[in-house]
Amino acid sequence: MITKTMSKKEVLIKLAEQSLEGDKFSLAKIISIFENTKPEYYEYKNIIIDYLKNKNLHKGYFLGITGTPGAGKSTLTGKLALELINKQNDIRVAILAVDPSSEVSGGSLLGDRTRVKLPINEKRIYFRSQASDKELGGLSKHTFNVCRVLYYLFDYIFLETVGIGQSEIEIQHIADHVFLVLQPLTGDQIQFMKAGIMEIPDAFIINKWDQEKEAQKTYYALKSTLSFIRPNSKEIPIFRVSAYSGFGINDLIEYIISLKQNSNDLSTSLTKKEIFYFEKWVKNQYGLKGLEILNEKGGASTFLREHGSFDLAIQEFSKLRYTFDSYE
Ligand SMILES: Nc1nc2c(ncn2[C@@H]2O[C@H](COP(=O)(O)OP(=O)(O)O)[C@@H](O)[C@H]2O)c(=O)[nH]1
Ligand SMILES: [Mg+2]
Repeated sequence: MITKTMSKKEVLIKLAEQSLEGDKFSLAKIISIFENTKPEYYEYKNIIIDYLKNKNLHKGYFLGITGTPGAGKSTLTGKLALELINKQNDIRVAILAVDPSSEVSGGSLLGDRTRVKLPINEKRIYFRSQASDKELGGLSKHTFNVCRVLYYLFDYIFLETVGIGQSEIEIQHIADHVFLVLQPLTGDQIQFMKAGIMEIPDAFIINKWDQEKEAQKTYYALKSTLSFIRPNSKEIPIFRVSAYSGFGINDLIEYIISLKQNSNDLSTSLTKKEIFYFEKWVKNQYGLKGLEILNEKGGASTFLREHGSFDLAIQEFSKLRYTFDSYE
């Protein structure tokens, strides 16, 4: 229980503790904290991460699920999350769906939320949707910050993004493995898919295999497109599934489980992402001048290591900005 007499630190730790137990209210609170960019929040984030890191209960594996709207990403992701917890009792799965910002309302579309039918009392699955940013190619500027904390709270994290252009390119910086989901369409349409998009996925999924005739055509069209665009594509898996009938789901689940099992150092992978996003943050906040100063300090990797954590590094770098004038 959180009470009025508790200190801020006690409250934050309580929220983290309850999140580890799967409490959805606390999880939502924690995520809002990680979406908040106000300076004082870096300290809060640091307290939460510090606590969770020491608990050392989960190490999240990030799966990017991308593809054109309507391909069945949300339906499929919900299905995969359920199958994962059925197969492995002691794991926890998060789904972060990045919705396209609605231009009319400025808010996040809620359609996807309803598509994933997840048991409401299931503590091992957590679903959250986030509005996307146009400039950031589908992902939100908060996505990585939220992922940083999800890493310590879940074993598998699905990131559903809308595959229209930049988002696949951005997603590869956060996801450990990127799937592109296709639905049955004519071969011609696949030829039209931008080469840039086809180059990024680590694996492809053709969903709606219950529409087998069209799905088969898509499969062969995809194979031939890949043989042009990615000549070494023999090794790129193509999964044929139906989120409706369950066809092919088991193979895909086995594959996902083996991906996590075979990635021996997830914390190194997180550190790499932190380096990438710290540098990006510096560039967004302070431009080339900022990057210059960061380099003088030994670069992002050194700066993060010397300050002990992502949030403390951001706090320290923010202080440096007062000295920026002297560099002019
Ligand atoms: N026939 C068929 N329809 C599917 C399947 N999976 C999803 N759908 C339908 O495809 C539509 C789009 O699904 P949705 O999950 O919202 O796609 P998203 O936009 O990629 O997230 C919905 O009407 C789903 O019910 C499937 O395996 N087979
Ligand atoms: Mg969706």
